[in-house]
Amino acid sequence: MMDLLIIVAVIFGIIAISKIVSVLELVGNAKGENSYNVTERENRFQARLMPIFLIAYFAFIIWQIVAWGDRMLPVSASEHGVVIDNLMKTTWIIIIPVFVITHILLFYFAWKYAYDKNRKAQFFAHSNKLEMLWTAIPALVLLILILYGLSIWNTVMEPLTAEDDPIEIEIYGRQFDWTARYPGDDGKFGDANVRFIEGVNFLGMDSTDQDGWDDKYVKAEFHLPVDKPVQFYFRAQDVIHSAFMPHFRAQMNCVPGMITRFNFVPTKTTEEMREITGNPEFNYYLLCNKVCGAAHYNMKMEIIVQSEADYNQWIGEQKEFLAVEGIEDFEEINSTKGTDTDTTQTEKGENKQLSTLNN
Ligand SMILES: [Cu+2]
Repeated sequence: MMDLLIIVAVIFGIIAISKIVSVLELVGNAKGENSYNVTERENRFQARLMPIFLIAYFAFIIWQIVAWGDRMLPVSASEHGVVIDNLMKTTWIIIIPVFVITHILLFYFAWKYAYDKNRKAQFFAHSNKLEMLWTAIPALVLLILILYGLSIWNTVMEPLTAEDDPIEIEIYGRQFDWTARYPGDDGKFGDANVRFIEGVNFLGMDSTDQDGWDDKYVKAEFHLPVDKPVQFYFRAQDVIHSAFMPHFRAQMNCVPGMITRFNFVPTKTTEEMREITGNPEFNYYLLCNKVCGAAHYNMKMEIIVQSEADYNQWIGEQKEFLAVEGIEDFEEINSTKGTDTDTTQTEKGENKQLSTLNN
């Protein structure tokens, strides 16, 4: 209803303005003026507006930087993030002076060369030298930036090898939450497929694949050890999601039916970042950066970066897939395997709910 009223008000506003304009035209005609002729006074007025607009425009930009500058991301918390930040800085250093100079020139010329009936324009058709200059310089600068960017892309996207001894994590996106899965003590993820999704097994884990029996999955938050390479694998259940970890300068699409990858080395623990930002509430987040549906904004998971010892303790406390699923057929396997099903659950949310199915 309110929307309809606003639309009606806007339509009436437009009609009112057009009526006022036609009344002014009629008044002008009655006085014997041609309203389409631009007078010298009007010209001078427009010319003077140019430097005023320029100053206001720059003032607005500076105000935005001062007012909202603190909303920028803090220093990068990953190794490759520093390199990406340098690329970003270099780009700004090149762009900002060009932006300032071209805008000053643009508005200065508009003011300086406003129409003057006593001045005659110089006819100047073409200059090869000038054309060459303003084509070659930007092309060269862009070429350098692109080559620089490509070389950084290659470093950032370089795959890890077994020698890097990475922590492996699978990030699973669905409408509208995230799940992180760790491969468990055997270091191998169990097979998963959309066809196995049933009931509590929303990850589609293949329960006949022994590699998956000790897999651990968590919701609401996941942990990472500091200074250790992390190999991420991304999957999605329903639509394309985008795993975005801004503090680590990392983002990767999660596409149904395929596994995408990314890796990085976290360099600052959550505690260190709290000191750096001066914010005791600071937390790293995994967010969804694709508008994937109505509750897209809910797709958020906390990332805790901690020392390797703390990480090992935390991961040790997480339940294995079999223990969490508590599927009846597996009770026997479960007991022969000697999994402690009474391990205390520390995570919040659905995991807790799942674990109660087991009790
Ligand atoms: Cu999403």
